[in-house]
Amino acid sequence: MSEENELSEVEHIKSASQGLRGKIGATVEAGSEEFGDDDRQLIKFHGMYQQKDRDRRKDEQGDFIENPTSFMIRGRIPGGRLTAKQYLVWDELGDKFAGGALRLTTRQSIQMHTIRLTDLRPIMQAVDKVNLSTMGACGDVVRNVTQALNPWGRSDLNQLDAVAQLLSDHFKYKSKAYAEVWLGEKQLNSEEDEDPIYGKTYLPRKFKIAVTLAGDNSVDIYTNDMGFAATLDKDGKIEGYFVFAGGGLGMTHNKADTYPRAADLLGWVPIKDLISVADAIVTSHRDFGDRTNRKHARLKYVLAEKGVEWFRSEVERRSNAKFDKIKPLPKWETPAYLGWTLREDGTYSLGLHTLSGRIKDFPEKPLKTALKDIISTFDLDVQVTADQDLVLMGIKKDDRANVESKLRNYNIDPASPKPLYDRALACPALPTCGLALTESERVFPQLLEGIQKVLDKLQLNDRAPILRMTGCPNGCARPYSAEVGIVGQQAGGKYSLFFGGNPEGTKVGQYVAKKIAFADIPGQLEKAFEVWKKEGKSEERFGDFVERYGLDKIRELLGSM
Ligand code: SRM
Ligand code: SF4
Repeated sequence: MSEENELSEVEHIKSASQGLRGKIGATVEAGSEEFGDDDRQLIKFHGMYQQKDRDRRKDEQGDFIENPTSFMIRGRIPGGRLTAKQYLVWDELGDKFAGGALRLTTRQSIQMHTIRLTDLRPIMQAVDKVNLSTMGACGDVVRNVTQALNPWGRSDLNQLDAVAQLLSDHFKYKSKAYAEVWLGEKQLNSEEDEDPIYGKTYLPRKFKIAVTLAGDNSVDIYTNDMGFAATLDKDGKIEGYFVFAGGGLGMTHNKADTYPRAADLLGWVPIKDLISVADAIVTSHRDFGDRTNRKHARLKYVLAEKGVEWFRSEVERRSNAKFDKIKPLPKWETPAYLGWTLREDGTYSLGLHTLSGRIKDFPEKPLKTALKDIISTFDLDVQVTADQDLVLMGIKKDDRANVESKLRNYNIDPASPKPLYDRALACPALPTCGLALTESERVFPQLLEGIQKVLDKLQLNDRAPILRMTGCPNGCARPYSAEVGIVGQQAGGKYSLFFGGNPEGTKVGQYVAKKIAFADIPGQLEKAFEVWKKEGKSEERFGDFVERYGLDKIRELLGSM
């Protein structure tokens, strides 16, 4: 085998791991502070990352000191749905072990940071007690399955609960390593849990699934490796699915062979084919994904390089299903969920905006305490959204005023400040993310303020673009499917700008400017917004305008490529 065809190191680590065990158990038993190199890869499959706080600190002599190792843990929470009891367990764990903070993620999950190794086991056990897990929340497996929001408690959308749960359970890996290490179950012979779907080396890379109703794109379906958009029969029951494959966002600056990609529609299949088609797509990734280069290992590259026609035939061959390629796909929308919504059962939902999904007690604004109080007092189910927000569900009519007055007493306005903020996302980046090139979440309020001023000046508030920011090109806050993507490019605070996504989330954008200093971003956007204001049609959204106007002309205007 030539050197460039050699398997990547992670492939060897998985293969030698004895069902994802490695030496994880021994390290936990020894009460160590960190895992060794190989196990650092394996713990991802258990739902955690080993991290360092990247803010540099000095000791009393003024010398830089090495920051201690800590862990980020991520939940497996299909569809982001949690009962009050389940939410309150995360809330309590956040206080006990994670510095009083939780973070809602862009895949409807919850993360906690700055955890010590010795605290991992009690966390896993507490999460397990309420029938949740962190198993497979990271690693080369099917991750948290996302699902359309249902603040209305609509029965058609409720059917997706079972679909997301089924897919999540079906693709949960079978190794008992997680139960043994974290939950204290009896040690098995690792040969006993050879995985029927994943085999010994799992997938070449992470795999993401979204589930929705056709026409409702609250999950950003085109950014997923695989997506199912259900259609309903005349009684409102699911009759089948439009199936999507090959979406994904990660890329590397200046490497043209890495790129964000919107998923392709393979066609429609009847409800009975759900699992066989899902298996066929996942196993096609397992068998054809590139295991030599992790930057080229996602399913999207298989579709891009072998072609959609080839991939569709391969899935049909493996599943024995036949795609209907003619059935028309309804137009996509992204329904609004913020604020009060009447539910089918007569109760209400409250969609609560949170900036970057960070839930903690901010100075003057004790958000975490407020949520704990309201969710426990009124015993509310919640749904985490793919836009890092929280929907509180099942509020009785008579309790509405009480919820509002509690929020007021905590100084919390449930609405976002302006339309720009409604769907704006930022990834965590520094100080926890080991891959961050620049700041993101921590500078996001300042950035939004600057851009808001531009929108106010140009009177474009009612058409504020969907704007997302990340601290590197991996795309965790989905900048490429936004109308404006701001992507960390270079240490020292240089960002690239991406335009071309649309409000319905059916496309991915492209570079329009590179190496822009943080302070210059609002000014650069102002140039583009001015042309939009002058030359855009009435009501035309920014994403649609730039497509019609032409990205080359925008590049020329910004002059930074
Ligand atoms: Fe992500 C890696 C955070 C959604 C693409 N992502 C990371 C890591 C674990 C950094 C690392 O590998 O060391 C980040 C942890 C930072 C921290 O300190 O918390 C991280 N990703 C996140 C979250 C928390 C961002 C957020 O603002 O909420 C999201 C957690 C979702 C979840 O609950 O599972 C998150 N990541 C995404 C998404 C969006 C999505 O899935 O809808 C993407 C783009 C879609 C995609 O996968 O293509 C995404 N994350 C990546 C990539 C690029 C993968 C690639 O194909 O190249 C990496 C880097 C990697 O895997 O090597 C990455
Ligand atoms: Fe980290 Fe980059 Fe993901 Fe942001 S986009 S969380 S910087 S990997």
